[in-house]
Amino acid sequence: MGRIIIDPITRIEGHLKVEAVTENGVIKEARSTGTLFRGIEVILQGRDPRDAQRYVQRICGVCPTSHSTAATLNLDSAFGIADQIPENGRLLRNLILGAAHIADHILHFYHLCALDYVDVTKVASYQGNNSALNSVKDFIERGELGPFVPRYEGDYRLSDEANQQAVAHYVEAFNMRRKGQEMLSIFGGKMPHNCAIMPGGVTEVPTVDKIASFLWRLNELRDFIDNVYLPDVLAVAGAYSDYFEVGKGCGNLLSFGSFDLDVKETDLLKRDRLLKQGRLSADLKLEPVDTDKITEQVRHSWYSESNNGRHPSEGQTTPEPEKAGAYSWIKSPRYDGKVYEVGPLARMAVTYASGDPKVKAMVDGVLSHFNAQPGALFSVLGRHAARALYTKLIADTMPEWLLQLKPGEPVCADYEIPEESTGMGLVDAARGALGHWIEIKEGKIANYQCVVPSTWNLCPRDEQGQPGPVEQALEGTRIRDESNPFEIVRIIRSFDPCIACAVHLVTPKGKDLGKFRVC
Ligand code: NFE
Ligand code: MG
Repeated sequence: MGRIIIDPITRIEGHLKVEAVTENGVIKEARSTGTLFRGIEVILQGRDPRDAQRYVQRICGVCPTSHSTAATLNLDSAFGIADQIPENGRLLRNLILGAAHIADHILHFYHLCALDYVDVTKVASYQGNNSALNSVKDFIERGELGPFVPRYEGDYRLSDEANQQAVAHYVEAFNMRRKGQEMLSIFGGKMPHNCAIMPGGVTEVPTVDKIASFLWRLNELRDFIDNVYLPDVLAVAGAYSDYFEVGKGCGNLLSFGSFDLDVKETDLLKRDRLLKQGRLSADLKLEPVDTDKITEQVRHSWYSESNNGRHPSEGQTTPEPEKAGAYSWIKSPRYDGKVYEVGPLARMAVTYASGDPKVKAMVDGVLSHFNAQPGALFSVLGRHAARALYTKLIADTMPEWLLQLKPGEPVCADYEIPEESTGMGLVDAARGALGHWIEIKEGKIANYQCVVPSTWNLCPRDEQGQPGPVEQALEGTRIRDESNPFEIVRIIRSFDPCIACAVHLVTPKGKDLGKFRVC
């Protein structure tokens, strides 16, 4: 029996600890612990409902745009105006959210994840004129290696040339992220925390100048996605193809869909969206989503048992940091009592299963490139490939939306704030299915609950003892060297965790965190 504790897991967003018990080098039991309390839901109580869009964005610096979208869809439904959003408003919301997702996925692959597969230190021997590589080499020579080390030493397999090229792309990707954020800011006002997405539509108006300024950045990003990002993901997948067999997870996938193609349908689960809504299991049979079947369990989370098993519309956030048997600030969302993974893999697989020809061609292309079956998608590499293909899909669709904008036409519908109402906002955030629920009483927020993608993926066990998706993905994994468990961080990072989003102060006072290791 061995015990591996990694705390904190670096190169993710937020504060995550993972503990794994091994037997004969294989993980028998894994525990995922969110070590941070959030509490935005508590802060929102008693406020003007329109504050929700502003406040929820402060949950996270990475995905505020997704939270503003979910909050706004939530308010649209509570205000009874979901089907009144003008076309310009719908299109601009899609363009702002799409820009955020492109920047976010490029960030994830290059700056959070690639270093598990690419050895930056090899650049020390570089002899050439590439300025990006020479600046990295300067850092290495000065011994300034953060954020590249400390690290677990991976089994780096790329050739020296491919490795150097990947490091040059790591540097170029900073520029690309900036372009994505600029694009977002053209219509969103600023990043982080856009101020344009609002109930009824958006506050920003399209002009020919803004459309042109957005489009040239988008064209550069599309070029980067096609000629750098996708080839790099394929190169990593080629060199590490055994990771199509590693990190399978729970086998159930859930998507709320994203990017409204019209707003006539007020039920967001039936609305025509670019990425489709649905659930899938390993047999890839598409099933509908019924949000009545979603509950959040807290048996192993530091919340009062009175919060347990509630539907999010009646959810409560009552911290209980000394609770016996609990080991995380993350709650455990369940669908019909079952564990579900969310994220780019889920939404691409659901859209694939819905028969979408574009997505089918993209996914089949990658599967045949690796001579793989759809089952291989349930893996570390399946998640990276799905994220890259999704990035391409939205970037390739955005020019159509841009060209449909009509300068001079309305961007926002009028509304009144009801005294009493309820609402629900569902969207696939970059990291997966995101749901916001609101209850309004006397014109103020009586209750607000967010069930967030990383809550689904990084949750602890539930009352039946079923481990969460990341826990399941870790269990059964062979660890070659328990003092250097790089397999664990590769699996965890494939989910792109965001613990700031997932949790609801700090580690409870006096709790022994055991061994610390920075990886
Ligand atoms: Ni903070 Fe988030 C996204 C949301 S949580 S990153 O995307 O919602 O996983
Ligand atoms: Mg919550």
